[in-house]
Amino acid sequence: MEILDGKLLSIQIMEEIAAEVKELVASGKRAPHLAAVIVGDDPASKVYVRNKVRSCEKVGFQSTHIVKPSSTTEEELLQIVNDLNENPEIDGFIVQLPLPNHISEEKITLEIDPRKDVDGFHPVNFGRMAQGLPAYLPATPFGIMQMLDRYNIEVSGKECVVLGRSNIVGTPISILLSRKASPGNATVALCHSRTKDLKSHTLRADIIVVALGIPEFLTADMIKEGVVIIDVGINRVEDATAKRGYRLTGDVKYDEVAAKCSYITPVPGGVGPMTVTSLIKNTLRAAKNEVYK
Ligand code: L34
Repeated sequence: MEILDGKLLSIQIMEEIAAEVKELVASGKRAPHLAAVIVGDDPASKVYVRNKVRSCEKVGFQSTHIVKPSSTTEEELLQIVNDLNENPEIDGFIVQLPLPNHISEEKITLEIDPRKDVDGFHPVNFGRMAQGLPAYLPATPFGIMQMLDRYNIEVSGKECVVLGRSNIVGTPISILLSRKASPGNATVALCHSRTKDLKSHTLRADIIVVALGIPEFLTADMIKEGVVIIDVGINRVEDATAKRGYRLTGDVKYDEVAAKCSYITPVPGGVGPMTVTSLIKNTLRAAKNEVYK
């Protein structure tokens, strides 16, 4: 079994990006600039956004961190989005999800200018991705694809099973894995809560992506020997013996699954850091007008 070390790989990719930023700046351009908006005080979201802002600093980007209370109205947030859309100093921005219940995530996502939508959540980017046109790819699926690519994992012709059909991970990764591209060209089954006999799918899979948000859902009896496991879950599970009172666990029962598979992503240190790095990569693409000319 080999660990797919997202932390190490993200450091390597960040170094590549930092070198490009140096060149951009040396050629007289300003540094790429990402803005991140967070509303409310979800503790996990705070950690993720902090990681994003810190990553900007590491690669030499400018960053703007906009922190708003959970009492922020939908109208106020729409105004912030519009200001960012129109601000020529900002190359790309994100509004961290989840949002408080009184704000429609759909409305906010639709308001973001697709040219600045470095999360790749706007339907225009999603549609372009689905059709294989230039697009910002959503960060988590993009990170997974880069991981498969850099570890030289064969995807073409393989049987892939994706567990979970969210707009952010499950649905887009199923599209990317099956696209006519490299990596890609896999045969994909997108499984979910209504799937019958889930085990019959997972048992034949060569690659399994688990994005359910259910701690330790995937167990060793569900997989075949030598499968590649991508664990997208980061669940906080109460643990009185841990310093913070909780520990992080993925959607995979790690020890028993690791013993049986060929490659596996750890949690933490797997998909999470690749998500952050992919957002940084999208922001560089935005600054260079690579997606929208
Ligand atoms: N708008 N909302 C928007 N864009 C996104 O791309 C996200 N996502 C998901 C949640 N909401 C979003 C993230 O940023 C998940 N996500 C994310 C980002 C970073 C990490 C995990 C998820 C991460 O850094 N994970 C670390 C550990 C973090 C910890 O200590 O809690 C890891 O090693 O997995």
